[in-house]
Amino acid sequence: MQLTTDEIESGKLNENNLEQATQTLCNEGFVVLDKVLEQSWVQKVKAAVSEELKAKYEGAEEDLARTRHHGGVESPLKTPFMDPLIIENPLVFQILKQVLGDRFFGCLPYGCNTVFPGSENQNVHRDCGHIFPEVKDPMPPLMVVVNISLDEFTAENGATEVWPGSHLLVDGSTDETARLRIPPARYSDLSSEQTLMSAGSIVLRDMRTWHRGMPNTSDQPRTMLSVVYYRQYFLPDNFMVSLNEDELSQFSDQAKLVFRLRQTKS
Ligand SMILES: O=C(O)CCC(=O)C(=O)O
Repeated sequence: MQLTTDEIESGKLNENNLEQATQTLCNEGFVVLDKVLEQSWVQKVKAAVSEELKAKYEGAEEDLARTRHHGGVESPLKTPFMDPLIIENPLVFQILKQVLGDRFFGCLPYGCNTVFPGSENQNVHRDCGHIFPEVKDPMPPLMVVVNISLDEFTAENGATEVWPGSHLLVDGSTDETARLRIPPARYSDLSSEQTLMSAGSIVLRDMRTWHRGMPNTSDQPRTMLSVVYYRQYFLPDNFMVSLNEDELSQFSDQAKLVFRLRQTKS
Protein backbone atom coordinates (compact mmCIF):
# COMPACT_ATOMS: atom_id res chain seq x y z
CA MET A 1 0.00 0.00 0.00
CA GLN A 2 1.05 3.60 -0.60
CA LEU A 3 1.49 5.88 2.39
CA THR A 4 1.21 9.65 2.14
CA THR A 5 4.29 11.90 2.15
CA ASP A 6 3.06 13.27 5.47
CA GLU A 7 2.95 9.84 7.05
CA ILE A 8 6.42 8.94 5.75
CA GLU A 9 7.96 12.22 6.91
CA SER A 10 6.30 12.24 10.33
CA GLY A 11 6.62 8.48 10.91
CA LYS A 12 2.97 8.48 11.94
CA LEU A 13 0.25 6.56 10.12
CA ASN A 14 -3.15 8.18 9.77
CA GLU A 15 -6.09 6.33 11.29
CA ASN A 16 -7.34 4.92 7.98
CA ASN A 17 -4.00 3.61 6.82
CA LEU A 18 -3.19 2.12 10.24
CA GLU A 19 -6.51 0.27 10.10
CA GLN A 20 -5.93 -0.81 6.48
CA ALA A 21 -2.39 -2.05 7.16
CA THR A 22 -3.51 -3.95 10.26
CA GLN A 23 -6.48 -5.55 8.48
CA THR A 24 -4.41 -6.49 5.43
CA LEU A 25 -1.74 -8.13 7.60
CA CYS A 26 -4.39 -10.03 9.60
CA ASN A 27 -6.53 -11.06 6.62
CA GLU A 28 -3.97 -11.61 3.85
CA GLY A 29 -1.01 -12.64 6.03
CA PHE A 30 1.22 -9.80 4.81
CA VAL A 31 1.20 -6.13 3.92
CA VAL A 32 3.66 -4.13 1.79
CA LEU A 33 4.40 -0.48 2.64
CA ASP A 34 5.81 0.66 -0.68
CA LYS A 35 8.92 2.89 -0.83
CA VAL A 36 8.88 4.36 2.67
CA LEU A 37 12.65 4.70 3.16
CA GLU A 38 14.86 7.24 1.44
CA GLN A 39 16.99 5.91 -1.38
CA SER A 40 20.23 7.45 -0.03
CA TRP A 41 19.62 5.70 3.32
CA VAL A 42 18.86 2.42 1.53
CA GLN A 43 22.11 2.65 -0.44
CA LYS A 44 24.11 3.28 2.74
CA VAL A 45 22.64 0.23 4.49
CA LYS A 46 22.95 -1.88 1.35
CA ALA A 47 26.67 -1.07 1.06
CA ALA A 48 27.24 -2.18 4.68
CA VAL A 49 25.25 -5.41 4.20
CA SER A 50 27.05 -6.15 0.92
CA GLU A 51 30.40 -5.97 2.76
CA GLU A 52 29.18 -8.54 5.28
CA LEU A 53 27.85 -10.79 2.52
CA LYS A 54 31.14 -10.53 0.64
CA ALA A 55 33.14 -11.47 3.76
CA LYS A 56 30.91 -14.53 4.32
CA TYR A 57 30.40 -15.80 0.78
CA GLU A 58 33.43 -14.80 -1.31
CA GLY A 59 34.97 -18.09 -2.44
CA ALA A 60 32.18 -20.10 -0.73
CA GLU A 61 30.58 -21.35 -3.93
CA GLU A 62 30.01 -24.84 -2.48
CA ASP A 63 28.09 -23.45 0.51
CA LEU A 64 25.93 -21.40 -1.80
CA ALA A 65 25.28 -24.36 -4.10
CA ARG A 66 24.10 -26.33 -1.05
CA THR A 67 21.51 -23.65 -0.24
CA ARG A 68 20.43 -23.22 -3.90
CA HIS A 69 22.07 -19.76 -3.88
CA HIS A 70 19.89 -18.43 -1.06
CA GLY A 71 21.83 -16.96 1.86
CA GLY A 72 22.13 -14.20 4.42
CA VAL A 73 24.17 -12.75 7.25
CA GLU A 74 23.53 -11.77 10.86
CA SER A 75 23.56 -8.06 11.60
CA PRO A 76 26.61 -6.78 13.49
CA LEU A 77 25.43 -4.93 16.63
CA LYS A 78 26.65 -1.53 15.43
CA THR A 79 25.81 1.30 13.07
CA PRO A 80 24.29 1.32 10.44
CA PHE A 81 22.76 -2.10 11.23
CA MET A 82 21.22 -0.89 14.51
CA ASP A 83 19.65 2.19 12.86
CA PRO A 84 16.29 3.00 14.54
CA LEU A 85 14.62 2.93 11.13
CA ILE A 86 15.49 -0.78 11.05
CA ILE A 87 15.07 -1.99 14.62
CA GLU A 88 12.32 0.36 15.86
CA ASN A 89 10.75 1.78 12.74
CA PRO A 90 7.87 4.01 13.91
CA LEU A 91 5.54 3.08 11.03
CA VAL A 92 6.15 -0.61 11.65
CA PHE A 93 5.79 -0.33 15.42
CA GLN A 94 2.34 1.25 15.15
CA ILE A 95 1.14 -1.76 13.16
CA LEU A 96 2.93 -4.29 15.39
CA LYS A 97 1.28 -2.83 18.49
CA GLN A 98 -2.14 -3.39 16.92
CA VAL A 99 -1.32 -6.92 15.82
CA LEU A 100 0.98 -8.28 18.57
CA GLY A 101 -0.05 -6.13 21.54
CA ASP A 102 1.89 -3.45 23.42
CA ARG A 103 4.53 -5.69 24.97
CA PHE A 104 5.79 -7.38 21.80
CA PHE A 105 9.52 -8.08 21.70
CA GLY A 106 12.27 -8.73 19.17
CA CYS A 107 15.64 -10.52 19.19
CA LEU A 108 19.04 -9.36 18.00
CA PRO A 109 20.98 -9.87 15.89
CA TYR A 110 18.48 -9.84 13.05
CA GLY A 111 19.11 -11.47 9.68
CA CYS A 112 18.77 -10.85 5.99
CA ASN A 113 17.63 -12.87 2.99
CA THR A 114 19.77 -12.64 -0.10
CA VAL A 115 18.92 -14.37 -3.35
CA PHE A 116 22.11 -14.66 -5.39
CA PRO A 117 22.18 -14.82 -9.20
CA GLY A 118 21.52 -18.37 -10.33
CA SER A 119 19.28 -19.23 -7.36
CA GLU A 120 16.59 -21.88 -7.65
CA ASN A 121 13.10 -22.01 -6.11
CA GLN A 122 12.99 -22.66 -2.40
CA ASN A 123 10.44 -25.15 -1.09
CA VAL A 124 7.14 -23.52 -0.19
CA HIS A 125 7.17 -23.17 3.59
CA ARG A 126 5.97 -21.34 6.68
CA ASP A 127 8.58 -19.75 8.97
CA CYS A 128 6.57 -20.72 12.05
CA GLY A 129 3.66 -23.05 12.70
CA HIS A 130 0.30 -22.58 14.40
CA ILE A 131 0.63 -22.38 18.18
CA PHE A 132 -2.10 -25.02 18.54
CA PRO A 133 -1.97 -27.05 15.30
CA GLU A 134 -4.65 -29.37 16.67
CA VAL A 135 -7.20 -26.51 16.87
CA LYS A 136 -8.94 -26.04 13.55
CA ASP A 137 -9.74 -22.32 14.02
CA PRO A 138 -6.49 -20.37 13.51
CA MET A 139 -5.31 -17.98 16.22
CA PRO A 140 -4.24 -14.34 15.73
CA PRO A 141 -0.57 -13.75 14.77
CA LEU A 142 2.19 -14.56 17.27
CA MET A 143 5.24 -13.85 15.12
CA VAL A 144 5.70 -11.20 12.44
CA VAL A 145 8.79 -10.78 10.29
CA VAL A 146 9.58 -7.29 9.04
CA ASN A 147 11.45 -7.31 5.73
CA ILE A 148 13.13 -4.13 4.45
CA SER A 149 13.99 -4.31 0.75
CA LEU A 150 17.46 -3.01 -0.10
CA ASP A 151 16.87 -3.62 -3.82
CA GLU A 152 13.96 -3.24 -6.16
CA PHE A 153 12.13 -6.60 -6.04
CA THR A 154 11.22 -7.83 -9.52
CA ALA A 155 10.11 -11.09 -11.14
CA GLU A 156 13.58 -11.23 -12.70
CA ASN A 157 15.63 -10.96 -9.48
CA GLY A 158 13.49 -13.33 -7.40
CA ALA A 159 10.88 -11.33 -5.50
CA THR A 160 9.43 -13.57 -2.76
CA GLU A 161 6.33 -15.56 -3.75
CA VAL A 162 3.54 -15.54 -1.12
CA TRP A 163 0.13 -17.21 -0.78
CA PRO A 164 -2.41 -14.64 0.50
CA GLY A 165 -4.58 -16.01 3.31
CA SER A 166 -2.44 -19.14 3.80
CA HIS A 167 -1.54 -18.13 7.38
CA LEU A 168 -5.10 -19.10 8.30
CA LEU A 169 -4.98 -22.56 6.73
CA VAL A 170 -4.67 -25.39 9.18
CA ASP A 171 -1.93 -27.93 8.58
CA GLY A 172 -2.64 -30.76 6.16
CA SER A 173 -0.61 -33.38 8.02
CA THR A 174 1.62 -33.89 11.07
CA ASP A 175 4.58 -33.86 8.69
CA GLU A 176 3.58 -30.34 7.61
CA THR A 177 3.35 -29.30 11.28
CA ALA A 178 6.79 -30.71 12.05
CA ARG A 179 8.68 -29.53 8.97
CA LEU A 180 6.75 -26.34 8.07
CA ARG A 181 7.06 -27.43 4.43
CA ILE A 182 3.96 -27.31 2.23
CA PRO A 183 3.50 -30.11 -0.34
CA PRO A 184 2.77 -29.06 -3.98
CA ALA A 185 -0.67 -30.72 -3.86
CA ARG A 186 -1.68 -28.18 -1.18
CA TYR A 187 -0.47 -24.99 -2.86
CA SER A 188 -0.62 -25.60 -6.62
CA ASP A 189 -4.34 -24.75 -6.97
CA LEU A 190 -4.21 -21.69 -4.71
CA SER A 191 -3.33 -18.27 -6.01
CA SER A 192 -0.01 -16.71 -5.13
CA GLU A 193 1.77 -13.49 -5.98
CA GLN A 194 5.30 -12.12 -5.94
CA THR A 195 6.05 -9.15 -3.67
CA LEU A 196 7.11 -6.76 -6.43
CA MET A 197 8.25 -3.53 -4.76
CA SER A 198 10.69 -0.65 -4.83
CA ALA A 199 13.91 -0.60 -2.84
CA GLY A 200 13.17 0.94 0.57
CA SER A 201 9.81 -0.81 0.97
CA ILE A 202 8.77 -2.68 4.10
CA VAL A 203 6.84 -5.94 4.23
CA LEU A 204 5.24 -7.17 7.44
CA ARG A 205 4.43 -10.88 7.18
CA ASP A 206 2.67 -13.21 9.61
CA MET A 207 5.29 -15.95 9.76
CA ARG A 208 2.69 -18.67 9.20
CA THR A 209 2.09 -17.38 5.66
CA TRP A 210 3.24 -19.81 2.94
CA HIS A 211 6.05 -18.34 0.86
CA ARG A 212 9.30 -19.12 -0.93
CA GLY A 213 12.41 -17.46 -2.31
CA MET A 214 12.51 -17.51 -6.11
CA PRO A 215 15.05 -17.84 -8.94
CA ASN A 216 17.19 -14.76 -9.51
CA THR A 217 17.91 -14.59 -13.23
CA SER A 218 19.56 -11.15 -13.01
CA ASP A 219 23.29 -10.68 -12.50
CA GLN A 220 22.95 -8.89 -9.13
CA PRO A 221 22.05 -10.21 -5.66
CA ARG A 222 18.66 -9.26 -4.18
CA THR A 223 18.54 -8.54 -0.44
CA MET A 224 16.01 -7.77 2.27
CA LEU A 225 16.64 -7.34 5.99
CA SER A 226 14.59 -9.61 8.26
CA VAL A 227 13.71 -8.56 11.79
CA VAL A 228 11.40 -10.84 13.78
CA TYR A 229 8.93 -9.67 16.46
CA TYR A 230 6.92 -11.81 18.89
CA ARG A 231 3.76 -11.36 20.90
CA GLN A 232 4.61 -11.61 24.59
CA TYR A 233 2.88 -14.70 25.91
CA PHE A 234 3.75 -16.54 29.13
CA LEU A 235 7.17 -15.00 29.05
CA PRO A 236 8.43 -13.33 32.22
CA ASP A 237 10.88 -10.46 31.87
CA ASN A 238 13.54 -12.48 33.75
CA PHE A 239 13.35 -15.61 31.57
CA MET A 240 17.07 -15.60 30.80
CA VAL A 241 19.12 -17.12 33.62
CA SER A 242 22.85 -16.31 33.80
CA LEU A 243 25.00 -19.35 34.64
CA ASN A 244 28.75 -19.96 34.59
CA GLU A 245 30.28 -23.30 33.57
CA ASP A 246 30.55 -24.44 37.21
CA GLU A 247 26.91 -23.74 37.99
CA LEU A 248 25.79 -25.34 34.74
CA SER A 249 27.73 -28.55 35.44
CA GLN A 250 25.32 -29.49 38.28
CA PHE A 251 22.40 -29.76 35.81
CA SER A 252 21.29 -33.01 34.12
CA ASP A 253 20.86 -32.99 30.34
CA GLN A 254 17.11 -32.80 30.89
CA ALA A 255 17.42 -29.82 33.25
CA LYS A 256 19.75 -28.12 30.76
CA LEU A 257 17.09 -28.61 28.10
CA VAL A 258 14.23 -27.30 30.23
CA PHE A 259 16.20 -24.29 31.48
CA ARG A 260 17.75 -23.71 28.07
CA LEU A 261 17.09 -19.97 27.87
CA ARG A 262 20.28 -18.87 29.54
CA GLN A 263 23.35 -16.71 29.10
CA THR A 264 26.90 -17.71 29.87
CA LYS A 265 28.38 -15.82 32.79
CA SER A 266 32.19 -15.54 32.97
O1 LIG B 1 14.46 -14.47 0.16
C1 LIG B 1 13.25 -14.68 0.03
O2 LIG B 1 12.58 -14.17 -0.86
C2 LIG B 1 12.57 -15.61 0.98
C3 LIG B 1 13.51 -16.32 1.89
C4 LIG B 1 12.86 -17.30 2.78
O3 LIG B 1 11.69 -17.49 2.78
C5 LIG B 1 13.64 -18.12 3.70
O4 LIG B 1 14.88 -18.19 3.56
O5 LIG B 1 13.03 -18.72 4.61
